[in-house]
Amino acid sequence: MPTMEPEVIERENRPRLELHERGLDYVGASVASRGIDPEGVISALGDFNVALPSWALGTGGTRFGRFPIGGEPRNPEEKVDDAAAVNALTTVNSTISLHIPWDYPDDPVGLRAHAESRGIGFDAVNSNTFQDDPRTTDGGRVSYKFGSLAHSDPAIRETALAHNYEVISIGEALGSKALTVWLADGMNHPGQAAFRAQFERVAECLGDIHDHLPSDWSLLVEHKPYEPAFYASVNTDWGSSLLLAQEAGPRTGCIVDLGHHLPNTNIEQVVSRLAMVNRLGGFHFNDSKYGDDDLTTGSIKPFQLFLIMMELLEIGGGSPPELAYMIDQSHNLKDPLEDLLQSAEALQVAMARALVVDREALTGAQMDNDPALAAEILMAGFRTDVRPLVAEVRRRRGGALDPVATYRAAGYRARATEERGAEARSTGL
Ligand SMILES: [Mn+2]
Repeated sequence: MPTMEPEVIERENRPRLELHERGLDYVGASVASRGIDPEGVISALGDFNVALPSWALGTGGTRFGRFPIGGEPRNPEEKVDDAAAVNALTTVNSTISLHIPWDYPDDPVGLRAHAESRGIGFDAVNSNTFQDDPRTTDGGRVSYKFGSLAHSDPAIRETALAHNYEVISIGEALGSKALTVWLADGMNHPGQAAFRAQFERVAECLGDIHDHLPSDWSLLVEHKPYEPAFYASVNTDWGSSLLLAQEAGPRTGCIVDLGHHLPNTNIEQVVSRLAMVNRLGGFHFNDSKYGDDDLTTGSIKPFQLFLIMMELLEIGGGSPPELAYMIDQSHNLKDPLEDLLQSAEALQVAMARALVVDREALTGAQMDNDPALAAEILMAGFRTDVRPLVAEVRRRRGGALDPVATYRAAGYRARATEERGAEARSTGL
C-alpha cells in the first residue's frame, strides 16, 4: 500500500524551513502586539481536527459524467490508507467518516484494527436511505423511490429504520460515537404528499433511532433545501432541522452543511442560533457559489468561513468547541487528495484568522456602539497572514510545511495508480 513516508516530508520541509521561521517570527510579533499569545493559537489549531469523508477520497462526478483520476481507493481499507496519507501531511485530519452502504465494511473489527495501525479513527457513520440498496431492499420489492422515513407505507419506514440500526451496530464495531442520517425525503411535485404528515413520520422515526442509540452516542440531522426533492425537502432549513432535533430527543444535534442553504443565507447567524439552544451538532465543510456545489472549502467565500469560525470561538469561549467537524465535497477535477489538503489548509487558516482577533476588544467596541472600531478589530484578524502559524502546527507534529507540494514530490498518486490500477473506482453503490 502507498504511504506518505516521514523522510519525504522531512526532506521537503528542509529547504522551506528558513523562510517559514522568518514568517513565523513576524506573525508571532504581530499577533502578540494585540495581546494574543501565538503559542495559544498554535495549540488551539492543533486541537481543531476535521474528519475526512470516505466518499470524497475518489473523484466525484455530476449528472454530466465522471472522470476517474487513477489509483482511486477500491475499498474501505484503501480509503483509510489515503486518509492516513492526508493526515500525515496535515496532522489535523485523523478521523474518517464512513458512509453505508457506499463503504460497507465486510469486517468492521478488522477495518478498525487496520485504521488504528494507520493512526486513523472513525468519526460519525452515515446512513443512506435515498438509494435502493440491493442488500436490504428485498430484491427491489422495497423501494425508497417515494421516501424512506417519511414514506406512507409503514413497511418501508421499518426497512429504513432497520438500515439505520445496522449502521449503528457497524459504527459501534468501528468505534464511532455518532450517526448522521442522510435523509432525502420530500416531494418533487406540489400536492404529492402532505407537508405535515411527512414531517411527523420523519420525527417519529428519528425518535425511534434516537432511542436505539448507545448511551454515549449522538444523532445528527442535516437540512437541505432541495435535491433530490426539488419541490420540498422534509428537512428543508435550519428551523425544520431544529424542530426535528427537538422532537427526536435530547442527544440530537443539527449539522450545518455550508452548501445546504438558499442563496445569501447568513450561515454564521444560523450557527449562533443553533448553538444558543444547544442543538449545533457539527459541520459539513465545503463551499458554494450557487447551490450545493460541494466546492473546495474556502475557495468561494473565505470571509464567510472566517465569520463562522468567529461564532465557533464565541461558543467555545475562545477555542473551537467539540463538535462533529467534517469535510463534505465532491472532487470533480482535482486530485481528491490535493483538494482535501487545500480544504484542510483553508479550515486551519480561517480558524487561525479568528483566533488572532482580539475578541475582548471587539466586545468593547460592540458595547460602545463603535462599528468602525469593531470592523478594524475584526478585519485585523481576517487580513493577517496566518499561514506560518498553521504550518507550524503541522511542522511540530511531523507534517508538511507545504502539503500539496510535498504530496506531489512524494509521487503518491503514481504509486497508488501502480498498485490499484488506472481504472480503480471508488464511489457509490
Ligand atoms: Mn453534507
